[in-house]
Amino acid sequence: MPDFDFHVSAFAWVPETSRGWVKCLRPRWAFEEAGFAYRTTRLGPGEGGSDGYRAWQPFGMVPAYDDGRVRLFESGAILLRIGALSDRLRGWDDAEEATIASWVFAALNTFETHTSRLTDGLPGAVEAVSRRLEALEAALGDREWLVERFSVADIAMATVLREIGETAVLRRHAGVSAYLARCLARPAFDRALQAQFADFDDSRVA
Ligand SMILES: N[C@@H](CCC(=O)N[C@@H](CS)C(=O)NCC(=O)O)C(=O)O
Repeated sequence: MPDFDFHVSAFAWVPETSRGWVKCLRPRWAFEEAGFAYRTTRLGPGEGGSDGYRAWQPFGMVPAYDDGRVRLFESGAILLRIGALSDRLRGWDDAEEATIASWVFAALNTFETHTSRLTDGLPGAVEAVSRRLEALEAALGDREWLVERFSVADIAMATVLREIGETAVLRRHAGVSAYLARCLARPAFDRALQAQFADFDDSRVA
């Protein structure tokens, strides 16, 4: 693989309760799975709103991504880019790559729009999430991962499901619960999590 200079944005500081949950976890996990070294640009208070950062991430959010050739924002697009560059994460062929993309969108659109409503306690969210979990359980069947082998689709789905990991609605779906546990047991997930924790700098509190 040609040399890439992998680089993502992260926050320099967030409160304890948000640590481990910032969405730069998604690219960090993909980098760890792929075995790609990367560096982070840590945004201090107010830096997300700067014109310079908004030229990279128009909404001032984290993560944004740069590999020296391509600059991207949105964690789903970033996952697809890292996945496409990695022999370990790429689909076997075009058909599998397309299926991976479908599952990344399913995680971040079909699921996350409703799982975030669930964590906000909004009406109807439990039913909507439950229907989706049932469908996911059926689609997974006996497979370990969403496609034949672990891919960025699993990173997208597991990071979304993890947000509702402690809820009764998830626990009622044993197959999905086991799938989530399988994803989170991967050493690369733990390395990504530790890397996010290690990047916070308490001397930069607002
Ligand atoms: N859809 C975006 C969402 C990113 C996002 O929600 N980032 C949060 C951190 S986890 C953020 O930057 N929040 C600060 C803000 O909203 O200004 C993605 O998946 O990349």
